[in-house]
Formats: sequence, C-alpha cells, structure tokens
Amino acid sequence: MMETHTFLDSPEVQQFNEELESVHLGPLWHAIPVLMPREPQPQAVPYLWKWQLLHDKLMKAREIFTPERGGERRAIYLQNPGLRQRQPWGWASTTQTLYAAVQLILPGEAAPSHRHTQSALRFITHGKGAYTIVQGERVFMEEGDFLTTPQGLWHGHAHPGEEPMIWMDCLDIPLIYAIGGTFFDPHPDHLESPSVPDGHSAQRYQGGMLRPISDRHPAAAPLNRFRWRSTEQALLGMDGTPPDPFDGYAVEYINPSTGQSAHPNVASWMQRLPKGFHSLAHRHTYASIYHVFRGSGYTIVNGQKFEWAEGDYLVVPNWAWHEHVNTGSTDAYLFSVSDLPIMERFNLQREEVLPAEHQPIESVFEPALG
Ligand code: GTQ
Repeated sequence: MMETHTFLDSPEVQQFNEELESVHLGPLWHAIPVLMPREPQPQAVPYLWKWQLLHDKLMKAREIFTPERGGERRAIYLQNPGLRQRQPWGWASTTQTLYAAVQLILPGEAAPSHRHTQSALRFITHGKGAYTIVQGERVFMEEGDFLTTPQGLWHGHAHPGEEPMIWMDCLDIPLIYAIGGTFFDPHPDHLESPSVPDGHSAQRYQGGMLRPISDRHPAAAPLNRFRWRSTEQALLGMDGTPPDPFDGYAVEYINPSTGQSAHPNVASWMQRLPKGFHSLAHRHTYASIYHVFRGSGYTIVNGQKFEWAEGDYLVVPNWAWHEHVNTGSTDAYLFSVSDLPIMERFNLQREEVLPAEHQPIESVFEPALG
C-alpha cells in the first residue's frame, strides 16, 4: 500500500500525469480513487434555511423584482453550499439532481407561460387565490396543495386573489442540465389563455382511487392538483398501525394512471411525525429536501443537529445518516422531495440502518439569518 502511494507521488509519475493532461488525456491511476470511491461521497452538504430568512428575502424581492418588469417568476432558489454557485455543474442545485425554490406572487401579477424539458412540482405553503395555467387549464391553488407540471407542457401563473401567495417549486434542473437535455420555449402570448374548463383534471378524480376508464393508459399527469384535505385524511387514516420507524406516517403523491411517483424523477412525500416521535437513523443513496409544513423538532444529519420549525427547508444529501425528532406539542408535518425514482431507475437505491439506532450529537448547525 505504502509502496503504491510513494510510486504514484514520485516526480516521474507526476510529471507524466501533467504531460497527459496538457494534451487532454488523463491518467486513470491518479483519478480512480476520486472517481470511484468505495461508497458515495456527496458533494452536496446538509444545510438548513430558516423561514425568517426566506421570508425576508422574498419581501425584499417584492420591491426589487416584478414579473412584469423582469419577464419571469419571482423565485429564489436554495443553493447548496457544497455545490458551485453560478457554475455549471452546481448552479441552482439544492441537491446534486434537484432544484428547489420559494416563489412569491402578489395579487394582480402574472408570470408568463413557458415550457421546458424539466418537470416541475409545487407545494403551496402560504395563501390562496392564484392559479397556474397548465396547457390551457387553470388550476387554482391553496395552502397545503401539491401540484405537478409535467415536462413540455405550457405553464404560467396569475393571481386574481387578495393575499400574497408563496409556494415551493421543485424541478429536476441539475439532472437535465447534466445529461444535456435542456430545451425551453417562451409562450408566444405571454400568458396562455384558458382552453379547457377550470380545474377539470382534478374534477375527473373526485372519486379518489376511482379513475376514468380512459386513464388505463399512462399519461404524464392525469391528476395535477392534490388537495391538502385528501393528503391529511390519508395520513390520519394510518393511525392505529405502527408508524414507519424512519419516516413516521408517510404518503407519496402518485400518478393515478401509472401508480408511479407523480413527478417522473422526484418522489414527493408528506410525512406526519407523531408528537414525541424519534425515528431510527438510516442512510440511503437518494437525497431529500424537506419543507416543514407544520410543527417543530430537529433532524440529526451525520452527527450534526438541525433544529427546524414551521416554514424551514432542510437538505439531507445522499448517503448521509439521518434521524428525525418531533419535539413540538403537536404532530409535525414534513413535505419532502427526493431523487429516489432516479436512483431506482439506475438500480442504485441502497439503504443502511445504523446499528446503534441513534447518532450522538457532535455539533449544532447555526443557520444564516441574513
Ligand atoms: O413557476 O414555472 O422555480 O419554470 C423554476 C422554473 C419555477 C415555474 C421555478 C419554473 C418555475
């Protein structure tokens, strides 16, 4: 071992490595320990954004940027500090595959329609009254709703309601960028006009698990709005059975025509951690971004304690040990997105349970306050 190391560091080998690099060739003997570590070495780091910080920045953006002047959405993305700001690859990456942002729309505003090869989802965190118009269908949104915007469909937003609205966006931007699949078109009409009845996709699924017989064949998003009331009912309906030891009571938003995740590359979950719940620790190859919808507690990630409260966002990178604790006086509700479907599709999903069950807390994360 020692001998190999000395040999690789010898001036002769180092000089040859440089000689190869100068003509756009590369020595595998130098690269392999970094390219093929024995297990994942995430570049994304665990991180937490406090709601107060995000709210302050959105309120400042409200003054500085309007969709009318800027021609785009008023969205601020969560940049993972371990990935590279303003540099492909890594720009606008919350995890190595996913982008997450918070978006503010004010009454009277409209964000122009466009389409792109990234698939989007939204989780509505504050307010009601705005709609997104997806391929001619106006879908009205309110707090707790989950919406999908499939790849390639026109979508824009407008707000005829009365109060500011804020939601979380998640798209597979870093993934699509890395594999060279990015296409984008602005809509010729600025905001697309309605061409089908408002909310008609969700109307077709009022029966819950009953689907129109024409939906036997897979479609990208036959159901595009999942209301908070149904999600909450699904979670409360799990009472009386033991919670999952890692995730509490948890449900996944699915595409009813395929039974697969509602977004092809993102698993979207809502978890209910009962009052006093302390999960077991595990790690897996998929990375997650959590939004604290209700409640308070903490998550230990690789020995670091991340304290969270309503509105906060937390990243748990791939292959990081983590466990959740609800310290509040009520059940906690965590909305999360992860790249589990990507890992499964590449046959890379693996999980390990920490034999000790819990991690010792070695440090406490200090969030940025602005
Ligand atoms: O609202 O359609 O945060 O297209 C990033 C890209 C939001 C959106 C984002 C988008 C949108």
